[in-house]
Order: sequence, then C-alpha cells, then structure tokens
Amino acid sequence: MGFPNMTGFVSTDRIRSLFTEAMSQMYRAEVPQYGTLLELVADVNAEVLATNPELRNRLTRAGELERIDVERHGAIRLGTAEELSTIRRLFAVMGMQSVGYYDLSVAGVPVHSTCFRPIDQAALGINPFRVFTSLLRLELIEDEALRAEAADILSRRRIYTERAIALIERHEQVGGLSEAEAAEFVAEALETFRWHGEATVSAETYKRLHDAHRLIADVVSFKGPHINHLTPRTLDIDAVQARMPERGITPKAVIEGPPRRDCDILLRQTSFKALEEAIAFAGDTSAVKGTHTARFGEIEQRGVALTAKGRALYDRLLASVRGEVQVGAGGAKAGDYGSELSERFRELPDSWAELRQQALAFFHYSVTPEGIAAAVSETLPDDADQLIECGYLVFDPIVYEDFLPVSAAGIFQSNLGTDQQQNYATRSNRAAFEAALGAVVTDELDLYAERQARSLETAIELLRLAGLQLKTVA
Ligand code: OOG
Ligand code: NI
Repeated sequence: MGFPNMTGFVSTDRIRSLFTEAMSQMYRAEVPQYGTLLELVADVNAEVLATNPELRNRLTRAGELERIDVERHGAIRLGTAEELSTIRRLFAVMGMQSVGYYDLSVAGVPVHSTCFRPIDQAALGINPFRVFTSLLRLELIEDEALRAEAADILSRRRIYTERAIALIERHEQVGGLSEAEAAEFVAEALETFRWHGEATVSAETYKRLHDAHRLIADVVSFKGPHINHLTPRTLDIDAVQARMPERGITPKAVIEGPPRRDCDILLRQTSFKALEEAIAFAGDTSAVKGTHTARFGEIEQRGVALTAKGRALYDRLLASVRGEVQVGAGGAKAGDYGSELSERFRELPDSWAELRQQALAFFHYSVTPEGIAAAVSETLPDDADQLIECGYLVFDPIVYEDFLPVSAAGIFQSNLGTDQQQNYATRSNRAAFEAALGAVVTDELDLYAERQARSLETAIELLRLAGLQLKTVA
C-alpha cells in the first residue's frame, strides 16, 4: 500500500488517506465529542451489519463496506478567490476535485460552495474523503465600509504555510510526491485547518462583523479556515440520533433530507453544536475573553444517487413539506414535519426495481454467473430489461457521493443560531465561483450517468465475449 510506483511517487490515494487520518486525530483532540460520536457510529454500524445481511452483501458488492470506517466529510469556509484557487491545488495533491455548485445565498447564508472529492471509482473505494468548501460572498454585505474592511483584513492573511505551497508546486511540476514529501505535505496542509484561539481582529471589529452575519465573523476574524466539523457515515441515522443523548450529545431537532425508507436515497444528515470556544481578541490585554461558536458535530447516512428526474421529484416533495410545516427554533413541530415528510414521500417509489424502471435513480449493472453460463450455451437478448428478468444481469444502487443545498443550509443555520434567517437579493453566481476557483466545477449528475452507462456496457460486453467463446469452441 505504501509502496511507491515506478516513478517513485506515492499515490494521491495514499496522501488522501494519510491526510484524513491526521485530520481525524487533530479534530478528535480539538473537539472531544467527535471521538464520542465516532464510537457511537461504530457501534451502531456494527449492529446494523450484524442484523442486516442483505445490506452487508450489497455494500460488499459495491465496494462500500471497506470504506465505511474511514469515510468522512468535513467543511471549511474561505474568504478570498486566491484562498479558493489554492485549496483546489492543495486538494488536487490528494486526488480531490471540485464537484457540484451549491448556492446558499437563497437560504440566507452569504456563501457559495463546492465539494472537493475523489471522482473515480477505485479512489472512492479507497477513501471517499470530501470537503464541503464555501467561499464568502463579500458582495452580499450591505454596509460598504464594513465590506471594504473585511476585504482588507482577508487580503492580509496567509492561510497556507510556505512549505505547503512549495510542495503543491512540486507536485504540479513533477507530477507527484515522494513518501517523505507526502508526509511533510500532510503535516503542512493540516496547519491550514487547525483551530486558532486568537482572533486577528479586535473585539469591536469582531462584533461589527458578527452583527452583519455570524458567518462573516467566523470567516474574517481568524488566521485560517478552521475545519468546522468532520462527519462519519452511519448505516442507521435514526438509531444514532436516538442514542446521542445517552452519550451526552444533543442533536438538532430534525434530520435533514429525505425520510427513512426501505430504499435509502441521497443523503440524510443531522448535526449538533459542539463547542463554545474561548477566544482572545487582537490588542486585548484584559482578562475578559470572548467566545465563538463555529465547530460542531454531524452524522450522515447515504443512499442511492438520483437522476435529474428523480431529483426534481425529491426537490418538489421536500419543498411541499417545508412549505407546509416550518420547524420552530426549539424544535417545535419537529414531529409534524417528520410525519408529513414520510407521508408526502410515498409518491417516490420505495423499491430498487421501480426506481430503476422509472429512471429515478442510478444503478451499477453486473453480470451473474447464470448469465455467463447462458451466454455460452444460447443466444441472449441484448435488452437490459429482459436480461434482468432472466436473472442474467443484476443492478445495485450507486451511492450518492455529494451534498444537498437545502440540507446544507439547514446544517449551517442550526449551527449559526436559527435567529438569522435573511434573504439576499443577489442570486446564484456559478460563473463568479468558477472564476475564483480557477477551474470548471464538474457536474455530479454526469459522473453518475457515466458510471451507470459504463457498467452496463461492460456487462453486455462480458456476455458478448462469453458468447464468442461458445462459437470458438463449437
Ligand atoms: C458547511 C455546512 C454544510 C453539509 O454536510 O451539508 C455541510 C458549513 O457549515 O461550513 O457540511
Ligand atoms: Ni457537513
């Protein structure tokens, strides 16, 4: 695993795995509840796998069982275009690319975001580490003087170490890093994500930024974009949510995303406030310090990726529930919301076969041993539906590897305090985001569609080759 290939470079997969592990250790030390959560998730996952052999088999076939224990996503919030384009280059060293564009201004959060993650199947199987990365939209600050001040503060900070930049450049120039360089890169890159208890601004500036939006204070007031959560994947989010209080954790009132179903779709998430941290302000000599809440805990459960058609149905059903029941600050009406959600989502079929037949979700196709045997002895139909009916072809759900903007907004809001619902007039600006990023954002639907198509082609090709074998033998 740690062996360099012929070029003497270690794989980007290995660098990502080293980084994920280092990040997880750092976050465990910084936020002890994260460690508690990992233990609870591991317990629940083990119980689910022990009692649900069908799920265990499916995850094994999909290559997901192996990765569950290391599977994490995190989030950071950046302040400038330069910080964003450099993070793109930093994540590229670990084999992660920008996938998906999420506009959160529509939900009153002055950022737009992307997810950095591995793209190809083998890399996802090794370690699907993802980072939800947001860029502050300073243009959404109404107060012009404050906007200029924030831009000025941001322009003066350096969130990457010099050595990290040098190693990114080396990776770009020679095409990889040696084992020793990779270890150094991981340690240097980690510095960007570390928590700093000393604000770079005075208490007075912090307050003005905070009054404009808590998120603006979080992005602008510190030396770097501290990782604000690290989320393990659970196989039963309702069980983890229910058992959190036993371990001293209080989750938010509702689980974001779709309801519990037999066939999981997309992504379900819930979070909890982790820390109120003491901070010292710049130039502050008094013993009185401030506090800042930025870091939290979260769990996620992943289901099948939906097609554009399935996603449109999901969005419509979710919007109809949210239009009907608004969950209050203290969790009022959470029960109504949950039952309304389950009720309305009955419109979205809850069997893999229907989801496939109606082209609502993406599936991976594979040939069965019966299919190969049949191909050798007879001429097979070349229609996928017929092959499935004969038991020659099987299909498994392709897991959703991305995020959901409405859920993300809910996660942001619950951790910023629910009192800050604002609506911004300016809308989605993907072009500006891509200009800041210095690259085009990959469309996640294209990736799923490609994987589905490739699996089907490969399966049909395998059957064809098995059939040829018959003709050669005969
Ligand atoms: C990111 C919130 C979004 C998710 O899982 O949807 C997110 C943030 O608070 O910076 O992490
Ligand atoms: Ni998250």
